[in-house]
Amino acid sequence: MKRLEQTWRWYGPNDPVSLADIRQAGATGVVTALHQIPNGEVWTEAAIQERIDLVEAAGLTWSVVESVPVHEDIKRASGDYRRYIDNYKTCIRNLAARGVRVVTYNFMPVMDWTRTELEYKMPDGSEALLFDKGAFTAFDLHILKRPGAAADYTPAEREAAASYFTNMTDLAIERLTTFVIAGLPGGTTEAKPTLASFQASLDTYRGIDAEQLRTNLINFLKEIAPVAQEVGVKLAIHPDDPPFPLLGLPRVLSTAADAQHLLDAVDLPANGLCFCTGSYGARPDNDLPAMARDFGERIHFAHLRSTKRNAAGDFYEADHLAGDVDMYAVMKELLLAAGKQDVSIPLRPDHGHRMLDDLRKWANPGYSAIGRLRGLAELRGLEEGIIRSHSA
Ligand code: DNO
Repeated sequence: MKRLEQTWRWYGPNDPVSLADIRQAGATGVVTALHQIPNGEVWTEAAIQERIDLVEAAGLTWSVVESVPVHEDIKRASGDYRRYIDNYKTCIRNLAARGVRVVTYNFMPVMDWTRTELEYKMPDGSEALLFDKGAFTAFDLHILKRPGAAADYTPAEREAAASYFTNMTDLAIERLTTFVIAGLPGGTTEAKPTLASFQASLDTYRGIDAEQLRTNLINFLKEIAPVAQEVGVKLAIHPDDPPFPLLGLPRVLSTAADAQHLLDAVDLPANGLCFCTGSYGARPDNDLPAMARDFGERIHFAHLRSTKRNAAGDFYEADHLAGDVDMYAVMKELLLAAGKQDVSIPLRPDHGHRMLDDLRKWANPGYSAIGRLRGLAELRGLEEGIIRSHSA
């Protein structure tokens, strides 16, 4: 059986988890981005090469870009979007010229991934990331006070949010606000917003519903996928995280049907998915092993982690082999997909609990070393077991 390529996300030279750490974790590939370049601007070949040199000096390979961020003008198909699409094409060409051949991106308006608590205590003392719908609703209705927000919630949800808010201290309000509006480290380098500027960003999506956003995404892909195909780059779109609409913003990549629609709309092998089991897995109606099987030939990158949901739709990030995702079945399908593609599809242990020594250190939320080390080790063992028993 073909193995998967074990990779690890690195936020660049300022990441407290170093390239040497990554090598000791047993990854061979690095997932990184030129976060210092403003969204929408071209990544020059020289800047790309500089990053390659850093990674290779540590005995590793730059396998995946995560992300080349998509400018908001492209998502809205407004303003300078033609220029930004041209720049995106140039980035793809420049990456290909330097041998970096998988590009991750997302098409979530305004916010990348969103959580309401970054230090959710697990029974074993480690800390996980949490999305609590009640907290998020309290933010929307009582902190942001988004105009028209009440109509997006049921009376029961509004009541729960009101009582949640009543019990919040000033500090809790400040923390929740920072988590939501300043966002978590992803692809963006934009200035940190205030509540007012955040609301202004939301307002720029007035009149853009899911159908319109989907059209904008497909039009973008119709432009960039042929370029990627020509130069041998694989595009891997990251799903919505969490996989449902937030703050009245449209979401277009939350379900298997969404993914299928996108793959069919621009039917080129280069147009593929980042199969993030944690994001898709936060919805009970996404059957992850079936998705891995059905989309196998178009999965260009895998983020492996698991969430644990409750009936209300809250979820926390569980250990990689725990939670609601059947990781064994997903891994098996990914190995079969790698065989069909004849490619070692890159995987990375996505997020991890903050644990052991990391509880005393700062790291990007979700991206401390030891929790991911545990995740990668477990995933690697799972892969080994499947491969051995398959060929026994
Ligand atoms: C979070 C990440 C996301 C992801 C982007 C891809 O941990 O999975 O920030 O990198 O959405 O564009």
